[in-house]
Amino acid sequence: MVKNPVQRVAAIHDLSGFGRASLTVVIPVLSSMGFKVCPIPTAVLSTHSQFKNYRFVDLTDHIPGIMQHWKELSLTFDAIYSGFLGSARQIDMMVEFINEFKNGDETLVMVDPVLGDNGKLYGPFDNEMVEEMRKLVQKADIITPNITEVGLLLEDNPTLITNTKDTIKAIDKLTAMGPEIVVVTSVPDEEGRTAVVAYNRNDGRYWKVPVDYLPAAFPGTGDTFASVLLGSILQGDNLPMSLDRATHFISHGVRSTFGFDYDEKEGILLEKVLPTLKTPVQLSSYEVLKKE
Ligand code: PXL
Repeated sequence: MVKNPVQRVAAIHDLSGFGRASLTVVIPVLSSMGFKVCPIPTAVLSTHSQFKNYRFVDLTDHIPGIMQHWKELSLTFDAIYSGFLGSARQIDMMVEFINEFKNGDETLVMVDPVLGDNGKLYGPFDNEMVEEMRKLVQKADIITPNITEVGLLLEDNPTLITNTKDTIKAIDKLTAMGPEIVVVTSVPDEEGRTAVVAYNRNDGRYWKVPVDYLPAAFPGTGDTFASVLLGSILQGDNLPMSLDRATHFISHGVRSTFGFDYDEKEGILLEKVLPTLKTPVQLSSYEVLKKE
């Protein structure tokens, strides 16, 4: 018998009403790729935290009840995917969620260790959050930090990583913490581009997907990237093609947003590019990286 006729993803992220981030990105991306998203909202916000005076309703106290109900229903998931967590206590709950719902190799655990970007910790977070996030990373099969998050996770230093060489060294330290696959985003490369650099411990290969640098910072692109990557892996693409799909999707999304009279804080115009997720990968530019 088919277990879950549509694969299920438990998605533990915040719900920000305005601006494109977290669940407002995760759900449409994974639904468009044919997956059923089962969300646990970690917090409800009026907007993501890059707008001034955002309102924040922390849902930490409600999560144990939701988990308990899902246990009573004996729910199973093909993937568990966490992103922005609303409090340090939620990280312990996530660890418990993984212990309870991960069914060996049948469940893929992706942790996007959302902590900061552009060399800074996000407004709602403090060092306790960083310390707790290190625990969660150990439980993941795949992690998708940007370079700011890598520096925070390794040395409490958001500006630690500045190039591809540093990234490779950092990836080795991160895989030693537990995850099989580490994918680092927003890495500046030698040719003035921005790259995604990844490592798979199972085959010992490093990959790089460079894209031209675009002078824009749209919030939520990290969430979009990780969601497309997860969907691609779940649908059976190999790691380098999944990296290609996710990287070029973001690039296409950013290009489709440029040129409008538009506040960058609103994120990319996702609806203009969502249908492309249904097509085979059109553009492949991955490279195998040699470790020096
Ligand atoms: O995209 C990451 C993210 C998720 N959720 C909230 C955020 C941010 C980044 O600013 O503020 C609430």
